[in-house]
Amino acid sequence: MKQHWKTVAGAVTLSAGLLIGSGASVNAEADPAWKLKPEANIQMDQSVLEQAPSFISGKLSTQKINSKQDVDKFFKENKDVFKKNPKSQLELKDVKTDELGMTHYVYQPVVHNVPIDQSRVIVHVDQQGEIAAINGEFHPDAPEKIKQQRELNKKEALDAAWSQIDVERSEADVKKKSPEGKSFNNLTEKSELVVLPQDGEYTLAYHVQLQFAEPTPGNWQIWVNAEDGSIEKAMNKVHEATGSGTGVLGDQKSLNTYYANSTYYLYDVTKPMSGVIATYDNNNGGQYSLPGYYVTDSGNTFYSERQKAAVDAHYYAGEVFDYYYDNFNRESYDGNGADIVSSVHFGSNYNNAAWVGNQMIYGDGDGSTFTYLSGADDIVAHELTHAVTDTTAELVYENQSGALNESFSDVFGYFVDNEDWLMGEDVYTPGVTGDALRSMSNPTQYDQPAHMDDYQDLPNTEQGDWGGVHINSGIPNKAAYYTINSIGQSKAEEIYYRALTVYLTPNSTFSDARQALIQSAQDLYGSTTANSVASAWNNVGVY
Ligand code: L5Q
Ligand code: ZN
Repeated sequence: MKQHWKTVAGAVTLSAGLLIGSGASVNAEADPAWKLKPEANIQMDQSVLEQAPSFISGKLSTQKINSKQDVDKFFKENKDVFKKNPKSQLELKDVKTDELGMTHYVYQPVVHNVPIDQSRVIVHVDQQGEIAAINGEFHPDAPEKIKQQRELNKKEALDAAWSQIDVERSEADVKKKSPEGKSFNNLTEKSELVVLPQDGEYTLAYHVQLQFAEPTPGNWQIWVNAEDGSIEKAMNKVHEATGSGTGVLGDQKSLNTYYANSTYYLYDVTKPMSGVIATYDNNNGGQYSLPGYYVTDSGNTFYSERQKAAVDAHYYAGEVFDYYYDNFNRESYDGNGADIVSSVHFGSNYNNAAWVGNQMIYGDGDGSTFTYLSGADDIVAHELTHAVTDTTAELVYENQSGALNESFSDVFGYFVDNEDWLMGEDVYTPGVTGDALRSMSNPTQYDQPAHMDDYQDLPNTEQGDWGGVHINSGIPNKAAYYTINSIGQSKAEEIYYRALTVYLTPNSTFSDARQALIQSAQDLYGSTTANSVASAWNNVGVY
């Protein structure tokens, strides 16, 4: 709400205003040198002229201020202006001196020793010892307006606050280990009795703060009525932020981060979905220590070597979210706003990345075959597309359906990173330029078949790549290459998405995929486009 300010010149005018309704009169004081000078600029919120001022500036008194006692004396001489007795109603919290030589006396307004929540009065004294300004919230009416009894204790207020949120205390109250092995508490709990000002009313309440990083970062601020335990106000102060980071290839990028507990997290709450994008460091732990530790930075600048893999996993997960949302209105991989979780530094020298059913994992590579695998946006799109497939067509990960599963991941990897027909080139063999893990335009370059004549019948074992899922995917990949070349990317995207989400089933074969794509093309664009899709599959010998 915009406030309307009125400037009132000088103490005399103001005092006249203050007399209205108060019944008190402004008497000449024993030592007028301490009094507000008439030329003081006094800012009043127009709607609360009967209240104490909120900002006073100018030369306020002829007396020099050198101590807290002097400020007290000043307040006392002007108590009809401030409607405050500084002895019982203002508690000195802090005295700060700044680079201009000014001293700032910071007060906490209190009522019967109970602080008024989130209120301050600050007296600013210049180098000459003169009060240059006073501002803040005096709350002169607070004492008369509290008619409450305190009945709850601190602990009861905490319990009431916990019952208000969807995280269990036992989930948050755990010990955590930092990657350096230091043990620390995941949970910080505070409960303080305060006077809560709300719309001119004053309530005795506990200001409860529940701060934790796990199971999801929370910075809950909850005010519990101290008399009846009801919730006056509750909010999760998630401070979303924009950080910056260095990616795997040394590029700078901005990042959606989150501020809580004095640190920044690779935790993106900005996407148009209920879920978040959270990025972790597995600390080379492996599958039994997933997801690992939140990736944090006290300065919101993720520039370290260790952070590079996380920066790209986080950034590209956001990019792939945007891709599915902007093109297909799909909210996250499940279409229902699921959290997108990634763990980097998975295992040791791990030359792979994967979707493991509920999250993505990225190895660091061994440094010669691969560098950090999250550094390639087509790999991130490939992995997240496995999650889309698992929640749509559910193509079984073996033999032809498995090769289709792989191929759809490569195809959407191409749609997200369409600069070339290569897969994983950004992180593959960092010492060698121009090569890649696979090529969609020329699968044979990387030992994949590009035609049904060369289909490889491999055993359905891990050794046999589950019937050659990463091998025979060359055939549908080449069909996709022909299709995109012939009808263009934007039609192809719609057709591939429709086939995956509408027509394909868990045991679909190459032949079924041909039919599903032709049917999708027919549905969306008619027979000419459908014929182009059919030709593409003819070219790879799939009918
Ligand atoms: C693969 C995913 C990627 N992994 N290709 C075996 O052959 C095997 C795995 C893969 F992110 F590394 F690309 O595509
Ligand atoms: Zn894959």
